[in-house]
Amino acid sequence: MMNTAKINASRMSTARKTLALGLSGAALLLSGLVLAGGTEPVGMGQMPANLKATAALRDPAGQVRGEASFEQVGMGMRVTVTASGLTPGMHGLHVHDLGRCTPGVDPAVNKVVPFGGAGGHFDPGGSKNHDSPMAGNKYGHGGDLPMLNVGADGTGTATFTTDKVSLTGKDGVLNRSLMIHADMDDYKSDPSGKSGARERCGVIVRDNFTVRDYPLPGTQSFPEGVAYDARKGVIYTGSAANGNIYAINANTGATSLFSEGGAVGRSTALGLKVDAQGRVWVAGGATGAISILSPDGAPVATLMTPPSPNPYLNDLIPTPDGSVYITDSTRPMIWRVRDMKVEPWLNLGGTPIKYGPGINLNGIVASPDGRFLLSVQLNTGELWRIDTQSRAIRKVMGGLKNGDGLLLDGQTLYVARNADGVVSKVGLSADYGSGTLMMEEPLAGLRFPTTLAKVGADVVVTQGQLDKLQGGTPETPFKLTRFKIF
Ligand SMILES: [Cu+2]
Repeated sequence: MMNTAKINASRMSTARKTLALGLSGAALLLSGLVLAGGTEPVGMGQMPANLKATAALRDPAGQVRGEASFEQVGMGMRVTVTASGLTPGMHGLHVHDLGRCTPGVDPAVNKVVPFGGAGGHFDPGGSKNHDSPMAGNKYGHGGDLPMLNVGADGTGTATFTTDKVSLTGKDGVLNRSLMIHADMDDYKSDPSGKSGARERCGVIVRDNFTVRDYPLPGTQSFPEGVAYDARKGVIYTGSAANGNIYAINANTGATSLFSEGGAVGRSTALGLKVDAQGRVWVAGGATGAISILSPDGAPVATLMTPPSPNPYLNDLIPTPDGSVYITDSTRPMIWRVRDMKVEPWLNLGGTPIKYGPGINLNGIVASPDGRFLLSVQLNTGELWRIDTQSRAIRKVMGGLKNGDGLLLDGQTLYVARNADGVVSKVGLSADYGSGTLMMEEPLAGLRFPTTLAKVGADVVVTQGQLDKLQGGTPETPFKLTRFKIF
């Protein structure tokens, strides 16, 4: 490790893995490692300015004895770590999955240990394997970083640039933890390279960025939809796992159960919207139902779409004429409710919107006059404009894969891109017919953001964690997170 090497293992023009590291003055540069995880192209989106983060590294007694800084530099992330009070020699250094430096179970030893709350190594490629910092994320944890070399005085410094992890996107480390272990990392033994006890831990927090969380009760909240009623100052969110709808006071954060899930059509709650009368509309996913609740939470109606196979009512939008339009992610149909009756409004067969496997049309919004609907197709990343008068369909743009919920604010469209962990900002033309990707915001380390709503000059985003719905351990409490609009 004390010499300089350059290895080019690339056989693919698309390879972009690079890792450059300097440990105690030595430098090692590697390039051409094949990217593991299938990262989405960044496209024309810009990184937010000054995307930097810091972690204060504490010992198990809670004293700060080190720090780390993170800065996005081109396609890589520069990491600088210093820590003191450690034994001389090499120490394992990793990004752990969860943003918690509390005691908890360490899977490597299966008992409660200091900093066990940080969970295992961050594994965005789903490798389920510990490996070296040079391995692609498909083969080893993205969080497996170069070791910290501690000198005779007990102080260690490491500086390196890596693109195994990032500050944005699915490899994003914001709101996860940086960990220094007691022993050296063998770069191979699962799950943690036999690197021993957890000696320093810090949560990786974005610099100069204000966040407000609204924690939700229970361990199964999986919030999917969000809507804001400005007249009441109430944020509504619903559980994809059990259909509970919560009402959150946007000022105080006080949360109450607005409507308990479980009734017919309400075993799940996906897209949510508030209409002009303050009623809450809920898309019922695979139940094929649309539920309407009064402003005090009482059931008004449950409307069933026809019992054809595999319904998936995902999102809905009221328009000024009293209609409500509903997307179906599996059946190529846009449904409409008028006078409390649901009807098949637009059959998408033979139109430019081609349904394929997976989730198709998802989030839906409308222009303020109700003339145009905009809906994103999650599996293709296409954004569509649908004219409610002529029913003509026009492709606005592509490049929005994993696009889930939408927020339309004037001519700006915000797209929550769940598996990418970002919110994309799109500028739209006056007729909503074309769009440009302006920015991809990681905000503060969103966990599978499904949708967002505007609250005053802020946005509130669900951290749905729906990737953990069928297995895995979600971070609790579940939460919505509020940020200044960008
Ligand atoms: Cu570790």
